[in-house]
Amino acid sequence: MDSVLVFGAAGFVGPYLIKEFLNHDYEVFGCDMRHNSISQICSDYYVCDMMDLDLVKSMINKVQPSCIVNLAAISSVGMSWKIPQKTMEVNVCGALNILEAVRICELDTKILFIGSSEEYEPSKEAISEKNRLSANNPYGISKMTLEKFTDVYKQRYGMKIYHVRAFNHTGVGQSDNFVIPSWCKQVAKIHMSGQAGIMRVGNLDIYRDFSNVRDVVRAYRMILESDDFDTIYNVGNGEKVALRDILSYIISLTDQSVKVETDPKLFRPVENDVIYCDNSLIKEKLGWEPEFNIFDTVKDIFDYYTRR
Ligand code: A2R
Repeated sequence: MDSVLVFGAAGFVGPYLIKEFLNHDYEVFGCDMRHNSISQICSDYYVCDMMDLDLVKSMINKVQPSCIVNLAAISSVGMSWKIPQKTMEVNVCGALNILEAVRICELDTKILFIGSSEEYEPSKEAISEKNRLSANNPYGISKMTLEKFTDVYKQRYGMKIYHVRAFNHTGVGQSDNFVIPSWCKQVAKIHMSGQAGIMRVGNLDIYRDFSNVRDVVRAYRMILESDDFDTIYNVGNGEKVALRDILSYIISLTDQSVKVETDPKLFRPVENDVIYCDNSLIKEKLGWEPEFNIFDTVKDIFDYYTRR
């Protein structure tokens, strides 16, 4: 039986990824800095700071997984502006600890790292894998640097490393530091209060390509099973949606009146106004197709907050 060790298992994507692998008959091990109820369905779960190379080494050596997926990261552009040093530390040096541990232990483990659409130079058109990489925020720079390291480790040590460039994804469980859960939570609160309410929002003239996290973790599994370490895939729905339209949709889910106020403090220092994915490569080579519609996903998140 193939086994997978998931770093960052207690984050947003972790539980979805773990279920995806369990549903495909993998033995799954999890690890994170903190506990999570997902540990109950893992064969074993380790509380471990990935910045500690000795710990990472001994855990990887003990599990000897056939695959590793690294989800552990400082995972938002907004946060990366607040803590740029830590973003580089975790996203690059933490990932290097995994690479070094696998190398030093002389394992044949396949390793998947998660890059980002934020690695690309901004473009108004759909972004394909051939577009130039030229990040303009600390998060994107950390993922570009990580990708460069994966290249070098493949060349120098012949390691089995995959890097994927994921576009925005969301779903129930994502932190409300991210735009869709934040808006769903605010409107759900107004809805449950039974009274009119006010929302403060940032720039609405932004277009993004949002996928359902379930489609994304399926892509990650398919990439890991492809045995093609040389292809870097984009993962994204392939459709741009205006944040303004997402907000209107969320507001349409309540009968209460919602007043929207724009707050310049919520604007990011540098914001790429359009980011969306040309996903033809992964569709063509791996037969991956997105199955979920973003508006249904938004409704799931809204329903989650009204149930709480
Ligand atoms: O920062 P925390 O306490 O939320 O823990 C996060 C964990 N993490 C770490 N685990 C071990 N050692 C560390 N030094 C360390 N630093 C952070 O990684 C959290 O539980 C997890 C990341 O989860 P999220 O922030 O929810 O990210 P998400 O959305 O699951 O994204 C997964 C991957 C990342 O590479 C993103 O950059 C990419 O997908 O979009």
